[in-house]
Amino acid sequence: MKQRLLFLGPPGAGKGTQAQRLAAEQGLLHLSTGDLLRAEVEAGSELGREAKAVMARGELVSDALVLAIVRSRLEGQDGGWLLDGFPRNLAQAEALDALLASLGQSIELVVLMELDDGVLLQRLLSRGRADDNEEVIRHRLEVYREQTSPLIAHYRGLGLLQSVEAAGTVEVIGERIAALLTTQGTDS
Ligand code: B4P
Repeated sequence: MKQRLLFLGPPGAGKGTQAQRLAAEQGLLHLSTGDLLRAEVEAGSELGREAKAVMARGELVSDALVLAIVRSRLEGQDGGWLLDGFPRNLAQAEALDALLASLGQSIELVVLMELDDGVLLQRLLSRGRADDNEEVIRHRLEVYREQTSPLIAHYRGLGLLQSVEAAGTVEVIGERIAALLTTQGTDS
């Protein structure tokens, strides 16, 4: 059973929803950089103050800041983990590779959640978080296309990527993802 996982996909694809379920079922550490940043904003920490305006615009928080958060959580973690929403660009992916090498760990599977823009927009508009208005969502989708989607080729090249159709009920999508944890092979 694969235990070191990374969830990739556009905003609103359901990464957080599925990551939370799977991590609870499998006893994995769930590390959502979005949730961790929102917690810092809520706490009013210096880091949170720095992140708040960037998140409200739908842009990416600085790599150094996000990396410091992830490093502090992964150090000393012997069991399985699920990274949700990180890495978000190639620089973060390279920093993650270096961090994992220093910890003697490696990614076993990257799950790419795929969904049409129209459905993404509807899901996020009905969620209504502070950064879920139409203009900001469209900008987040652009940021995803420009900065995050190059990770698809990166992880496919490493033979780690599997894609999942992210339309359907939470349960059905969860079953599609669970099936990948025990299968060999990747997308070509
Ligand atoms: P995130 O918190 O990662 O959020 P997201 O991509 O918008 O959503 P996700 O795909 O997890 O969807 P969810 O399950 O919530 O990022 C927010 C911001 O944080 C970024 O814009 C950025 O500023 C910052 N950030 C985060 N990580 C960063 C990093 N590494 N570097 C720099 N900046 C970073 O689902 C969405 C909605 O759909 C929910 O309402 C859910 O209930 C619903 N839903 C889920 N599955 C469904 C289904 N099957 N059917 C119907 N509805 C469904």
